[in-house]
Amino acid sequence: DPEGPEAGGADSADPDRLVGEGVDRREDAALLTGDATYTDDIDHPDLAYHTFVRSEVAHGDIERIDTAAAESTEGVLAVYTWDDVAASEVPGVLPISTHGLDCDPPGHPMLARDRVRYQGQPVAAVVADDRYRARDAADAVEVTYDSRPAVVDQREAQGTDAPTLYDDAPDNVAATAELGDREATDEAVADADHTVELDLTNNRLIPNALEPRAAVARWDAGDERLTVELTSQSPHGHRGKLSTTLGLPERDIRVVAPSVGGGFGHKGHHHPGEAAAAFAAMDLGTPVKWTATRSENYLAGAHGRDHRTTAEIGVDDDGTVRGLRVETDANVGAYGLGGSLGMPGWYGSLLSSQYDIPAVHCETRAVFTNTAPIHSYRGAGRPEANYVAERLVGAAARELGFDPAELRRANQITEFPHETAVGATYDSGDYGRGLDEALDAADWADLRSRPDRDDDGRYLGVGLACYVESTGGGMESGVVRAHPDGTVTVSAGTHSHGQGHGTTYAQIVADELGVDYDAIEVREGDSDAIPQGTGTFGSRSTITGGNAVAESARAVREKARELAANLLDAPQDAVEYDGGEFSAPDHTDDTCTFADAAEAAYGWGVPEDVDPGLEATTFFEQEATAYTFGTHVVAVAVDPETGAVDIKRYVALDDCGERVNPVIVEGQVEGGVAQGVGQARYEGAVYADDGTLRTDSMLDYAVPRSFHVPEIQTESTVTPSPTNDLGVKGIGEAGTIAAPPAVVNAVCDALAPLGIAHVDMPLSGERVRSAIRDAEE
Ligand code: MCN
Repeated sequence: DPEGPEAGGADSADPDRLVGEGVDRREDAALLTGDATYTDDIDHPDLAYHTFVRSEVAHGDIERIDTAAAESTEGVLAVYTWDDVAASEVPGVLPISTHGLDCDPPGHPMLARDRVRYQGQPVAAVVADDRYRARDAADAVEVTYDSRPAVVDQREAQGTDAPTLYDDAPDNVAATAELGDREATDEAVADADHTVELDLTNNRLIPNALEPRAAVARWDAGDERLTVELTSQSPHGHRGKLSTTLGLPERDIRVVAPSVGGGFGHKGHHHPGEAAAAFAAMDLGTPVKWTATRSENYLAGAHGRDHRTTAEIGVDDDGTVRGLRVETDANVGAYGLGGSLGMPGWYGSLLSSQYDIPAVHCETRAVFTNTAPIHSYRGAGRPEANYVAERLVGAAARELGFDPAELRRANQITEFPHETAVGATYDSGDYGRGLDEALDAADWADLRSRPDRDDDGRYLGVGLACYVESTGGGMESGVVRAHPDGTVTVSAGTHSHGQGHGTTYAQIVADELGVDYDAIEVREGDSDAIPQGTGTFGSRSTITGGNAVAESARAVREKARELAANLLDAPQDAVEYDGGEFSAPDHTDDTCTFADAAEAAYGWGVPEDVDPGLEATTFFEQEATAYTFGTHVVAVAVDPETGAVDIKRYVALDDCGERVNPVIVEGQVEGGVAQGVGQARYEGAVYADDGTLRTDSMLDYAVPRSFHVPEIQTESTVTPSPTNDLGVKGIGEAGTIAAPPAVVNAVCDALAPLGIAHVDMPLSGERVRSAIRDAEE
């Protein structure tokens, strides 16, 4: 829009405000026309190409690596194995975050030391002057293994006869975590009039960002500094991790993240690729690029979810939920940890969903297996938790004969703040209203009064899921810098990879600073140019980065007022500011603009008692978590002949507090629901018993296509969060949290006449059809 956005449209309570407006995303033109630069687009003189030799076996000891043929291949600059790393000063072991768990996980060696623990683990690396020569040479590296038995299932891995991945963890249990009161929960469940138990699998997912992982590393021998251009959700986070892996001070590493083609969590993870490319660049003194292929992304990119859970809910005759007991085995793969356990704070603490459950207990075990490392995938622990709570409430409603909406309503939390039995303090909400409005939007009464089957003989079902999502967390930096001409650069330590921060941060700053939206530019993604940051994950950017830039903008506005007072020769408290113009009507008819004040800030005329310059930096620390919530309603038809599930209706009601940009919020919900429907219906990594990944390409791993995604009706309520000045909560993961249980609840409702209580995700035609066949036998 060459005219720029208009303030005060239908969504805004204040006609002068841009926050609340569905401003068009300013980043889209470059993304859609191919003008954006992604990491693999970056070129440098003498750029060399890096590729890995990956393990073909899932578990085994390395007997021999023969690099001779590869080394003599034309164009090859170097072939590395662990011996080369060991001979250098580089530690070469990627740190693994534990997120407060009491354990000491082994790091992930950049190249396997003497043993491999998952198929696809990097064993050797080749650098050549051309990406195809590098690949050919990698194929010429010969590796022989003494294979060991593998284990891929986290429950089997705990058996006494299971192979062990690490001597320190003979039962393969990496860590355990407990939340809630075990005794009180056992008692509450035992005392309840009814108990309902489910065994649930939360299927393992593989993130499928359009842009695979990639890095370009350069070593400046003169400055002794490393620059890594990297597709990253967290440039400063990656700088810190690279510092540990490479043994370089953070001061000497610059991480630059250009446009990022999707992340979904796995680009916050530290992969061997960026570290190995940096190692080669430092060794060879030439820039080195590493770009994963799609298949490598499947094999060895960090995976997500993979929980096996047994859970039991105790409910009284009148529908009061008395207690919830949960036991979860979380697969962490061969090396992953913190992200995979869903971080006890994220997974366990959301098990109460929207309900006032007096006793909840959760025990989680993180288990090593011979599979790719598991980290976090959009939602990271929260979809897993909500799936448990909402499937159990759904199953209890069916078994006890309640309308599922009524059972939920009877137990919903109504007063805030509310501390749950698993220690989460919900900040604000109106769960009843959210439920009511979602039901109204979906014509719930009509959906419930449908016949069991449609005219084609398909079973009809309706399901819903409420949810609560913990959003935000930690510290974030936000800088607002006014230039002498009155234009403004805003920067933050977050890094947009599809979320549209360039638009929403500019909306926030335009309002706070009272300057034109088009005068504001937003920059993220350069660890040298931006003070320490945390990054974009956990639906945290708007709360932390948004409030950081808002606070800095307020400080800059007040400083500009001081400068304007001097220009207008009026006392500061007499200076008014409106529409980018300062005036002091009781003192002078003169006015000056924000740009005049900015010019004065850097000129000769800075008053003695005012510091020169016009910029502010805020390190915003979110002290309390903001809890987004909502209700999603789904109607399905299930074909008993094919098992095909047709989603006929999808209504998503979400409340993320004040919405900076309602159109972006809707887009975030729709993207999340698409991924949630993907988990519920199509996606699932499958490993053979020997640890071979069967779903290692898009032919085998079913990512939903646009025609698989139902039309999504988005609705909202707005309950501001008291945890921050903007009143915002996050929205980036809501859809992935609500959709899976909503879809599965609907399918189980459809199949209830057949006596089917539960079908595991993904609800493929084959799986649903088998459940129907089994029920009919
Ligand atoms: N927003 C808003 N009002 C609110 C909340 C959010 O207008 N009350 C806007 C924000 O300003 C921002 C967007 O919605 O432009 C998302 O904001 P937020 O909820 O703060 O989440 P983050 O920006 O921190 O994004 C992280 C989240 C996560 S964790 C994953 S994973 C994810 C996601 O966002 N991966 C994505 N959305 C994605 N979208 C795309 N296109 N690609 C990904 O990889």
